[in-house]
Amino acid sequence: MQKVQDIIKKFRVYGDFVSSTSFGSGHINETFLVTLNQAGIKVKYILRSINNFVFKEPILIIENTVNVTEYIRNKLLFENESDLSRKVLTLIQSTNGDYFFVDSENNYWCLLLYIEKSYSINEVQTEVQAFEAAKAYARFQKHLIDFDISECHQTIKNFHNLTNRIEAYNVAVNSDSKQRVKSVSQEILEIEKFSFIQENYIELKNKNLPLRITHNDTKINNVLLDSRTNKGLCVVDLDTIMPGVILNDFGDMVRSFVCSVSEDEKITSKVKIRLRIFDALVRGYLGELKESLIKEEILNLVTGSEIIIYEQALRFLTDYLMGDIYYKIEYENQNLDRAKNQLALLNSIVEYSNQMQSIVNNIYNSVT
Ligand code: GN1
Ligand code: MG
Repeated sequence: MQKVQDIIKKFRVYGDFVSSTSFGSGHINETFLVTLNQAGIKVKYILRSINNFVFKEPILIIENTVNVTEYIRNKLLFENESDLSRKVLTLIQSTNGDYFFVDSENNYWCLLLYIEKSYSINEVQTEVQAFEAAKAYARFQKHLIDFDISECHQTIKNFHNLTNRIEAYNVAVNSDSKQRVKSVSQEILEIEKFSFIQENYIELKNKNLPLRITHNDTKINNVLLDSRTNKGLCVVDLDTIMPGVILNDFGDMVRSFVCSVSEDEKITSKVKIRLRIFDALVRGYLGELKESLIKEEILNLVTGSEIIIYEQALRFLTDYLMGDIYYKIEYENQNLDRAKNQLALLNSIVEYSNQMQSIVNNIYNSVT
């Protein structure tokens, strides 16, 4: 990989390189926080290289990001909002006038403005945080509700196709290429126990819910909060924007908001749903988006959440069985621990699904 100092020169920014550090907690792409000295002021940027093992056509991601951010910026302008470069991501052009640079090893790089006076969190601690973050994701989707779907690329095929995810998992179990199957017998039983989720998925698929522009990685740490107001400020990590059903984004929010610990927590007894946080999430989300969705979407939000959490458990377990080729890990069994964590969360969600459904129904009937 070429040096960050050299890469940064390929973009239309002024000043001298001061420093760069690894940034964020993404599992796939490399992200750096780069500081430049511009006429005596230190200015920060976010530099990202796109993982081309995961994203086969990086250019499509860049096109999606440019189009979507421009669309949102115009909506914000129309709403007479100010401070736009803190409310939507801004990509910087390379010296060729593209919004990316390709290095000698065929890695694609993008440069973005760093958003000052903002922060992200890895776990939700308060109902206000859940409400504000959900509202920010809802607003993001509301701004894109009339975006032409045919203009949005499918950057990873079958990303949320549960049938495909199950197939990949079965291949990993049957081939057992790393001889890890014997150590996951308990988890295999758990995956079988939840096979009813696949039936729900097929049933939902047959309903042909509307395709919308979805973010596909609505984790709590992908929404920046404003340091002054603590309100949702900007949705980030736009690599996985694709056409999809809204349930996927709602499900990923539930996955990462409702539990007091992250997907990396090893002590699974700590992994359980907090209904009051779920309530705040639904209020924040539907308060902003209810009018833009159809009833069938809203009434299936809980089922959609179970599907996404099941999918994520399958993905982590599959990657563990395949020898950790997809998600970055910091220690040997991390993907197995993540799979156990997601299965614990799924157990808790399934246990409380009736209460969750009542919360959605009540809010659906009351939010104006
Ligand atoms: C990956 O790299 P990151 O953390 O933004 C993954 C998501 C998963 C997530 C689990 C392209 O996102 O789908 O939900 O890890 N992204 C891709 O934390 O596979
Ligand atoms: Mg992501």
